[in-house]
Amino acid sequence: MIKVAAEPYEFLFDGATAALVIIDMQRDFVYPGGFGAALGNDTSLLLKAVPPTERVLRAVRGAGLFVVHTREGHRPDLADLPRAKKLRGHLTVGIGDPGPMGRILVRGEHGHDIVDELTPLPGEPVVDKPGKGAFYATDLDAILRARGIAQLIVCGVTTEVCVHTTVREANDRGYDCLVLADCVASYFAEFQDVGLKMIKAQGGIFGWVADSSRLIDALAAAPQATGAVRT
Ligand code: C5J
Repeated sequence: MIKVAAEPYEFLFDGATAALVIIDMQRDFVYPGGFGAALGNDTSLLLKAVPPTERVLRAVRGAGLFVVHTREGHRPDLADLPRAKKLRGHLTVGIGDPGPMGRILVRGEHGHDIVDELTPLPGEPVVDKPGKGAFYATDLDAILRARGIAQLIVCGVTTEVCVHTTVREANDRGYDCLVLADCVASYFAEFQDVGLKMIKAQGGIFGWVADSSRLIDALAAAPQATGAVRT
């Protein structure tokens, strides 16, 4: 078992049955000049999570753990876009409209895809999700169960929206989730803070929280994490 110093207590996992899940690290949310920025958000708060996530991705790939990426978005014909989601916020430029990086949150568009720093490798499933939770209307659960995955290490954006929704969904499905505090991010500093507190409260009601360095240290101390080390 690999031991990570975490809160509210040590997180133990087996590299063969744990996966790294990177939530919605998409250009439109993270990069300056995208949809998130067009909504008036400070994207630098999200961009800050990319370098630690890159380091985690490198360490996890090196240890041979399974990696899954998710993207929030919709079909080009928007047939899977609920009316309520399209109308919410009374946005002048919203989902499906032309945006600075292509049609906003539409699959196949430049802004919808994952940031360059975290490009998925062949063999790392990319799960396209129409909602906030990565389990809703996707095959994520089937993908994880087919590999015998029981524990998730979670990075991504935004902390209080898609990360939280996914962790709550995972928790109800019986997965243990370790959320890496510096690899998740919110446009709102107070939501980042309270979002992390909510996960680890009440004995870890939704899961565990640790800084990425704790995970990287733990993997370094157990180099043969899965026996499937990639070069
Ligand atoms: C949002 C997400 N915030 N990935 N999406 O709309 O958190």
